[in-house]
Amino acid sequence: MKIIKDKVAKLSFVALLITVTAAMFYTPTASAHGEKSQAAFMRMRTIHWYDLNWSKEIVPINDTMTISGKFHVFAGWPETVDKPESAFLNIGIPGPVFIRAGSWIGGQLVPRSVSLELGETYEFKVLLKARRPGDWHVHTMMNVEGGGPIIGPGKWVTITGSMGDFKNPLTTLTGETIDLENYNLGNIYFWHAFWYGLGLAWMLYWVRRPQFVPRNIAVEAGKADTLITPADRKVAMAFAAGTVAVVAFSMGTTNEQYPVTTPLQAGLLRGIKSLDLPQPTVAVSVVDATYRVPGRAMQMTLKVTNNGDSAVRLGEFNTASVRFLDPDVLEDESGYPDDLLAEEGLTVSDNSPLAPGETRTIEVTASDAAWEVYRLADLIYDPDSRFAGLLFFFDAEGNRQMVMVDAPLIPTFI
Ligand SMILES: [Cu+2]
Repeated sequence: MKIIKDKVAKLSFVALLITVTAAMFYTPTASAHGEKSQAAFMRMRTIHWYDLNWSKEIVPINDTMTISGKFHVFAGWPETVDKPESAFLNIGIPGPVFIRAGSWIGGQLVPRSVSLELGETYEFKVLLKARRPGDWHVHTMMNVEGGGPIIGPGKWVTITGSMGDFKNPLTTLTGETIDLENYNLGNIYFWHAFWYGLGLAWMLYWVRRPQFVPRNIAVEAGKADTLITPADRKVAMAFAAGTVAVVAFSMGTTNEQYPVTTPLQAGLLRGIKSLDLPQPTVAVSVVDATYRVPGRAMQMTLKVTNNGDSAVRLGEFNTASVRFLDPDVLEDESGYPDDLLAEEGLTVSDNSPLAPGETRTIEVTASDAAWEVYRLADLIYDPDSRFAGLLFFFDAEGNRQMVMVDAPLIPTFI
């Protein structure tokens, strides 16, 4: 029985080793960057990013670029995502291929977490400094405590040059200019090597003599005391006293070298200024909304009333970062990421100017490969078949109005 047990144990150990080795060598190629696999209804019903602008598409090392835009925090926030009472404006890149030189919401620097309000719209800007050459898909994103990462649209940006040239200078309040890229590295290496070396020295001192069998025999024979000589005791005292002395001395010299130090700055930033958007004069109600399964499009029946004083046309529907445009009304000039931009994706049954005071019911179709590529079609697997998005209406002068829509989205099957 024991033999069988041992065999089973041995075999399971071998299996475990094989699994671990296989896992180490398995590196799937990453073509998506996280957002596609998230629940479609969550992406449609949390944060709406719009008016995004990437200042550059090619950036040499040490040069900066900005990503700016607006985001709307959807009032019908999902239950399973904590409200963004503690959120952090992040950037989605594979490690620090850029460094974040600054980030602002509503004109305020936001190096810490912030409190955002449901239903509000905010303006943001992120300043990035290029660090590592390559082609990088750069996303804006918001980390919500208790909710997870909410990923904005990503755009490919190329960094040229050599990483060895990267510099991150900073002038401290004590007037010293340092390079954060390698500041204090030598010091860290020195102290870790020193203490590691001291540990090794202690072990070397003892392993000069036979270790196990003779010592075991001596202890068994009741002669344990002979194993530690008076000289050994002195060495032990020297190590102990030396360690305390080095700690005390180096602590003193460090305090002399850096007389002014402050604790880590932390804490939630509240009272972030939101945008004061004018009340839209176009009122939209969603009569019904459907999507075909399988399919690449969604249809909405919208009842639109123009309460303003100029005629308007529908130019864009934006959901989960996918922008469906009616090319007769709106053309993108911001260099929006191709895979998320449906330049002719929006079809409206009657998109003639809607006169002031007029109400019209229109059939709107938002159709593009992005609906499938970004797996919005996977709403069919979600536990809450509702969508939300932004509609942009334009008058003859190009003045824009933004209207939120939000309704159930019902699948139809072939
Ligand atoms: Cu990406």
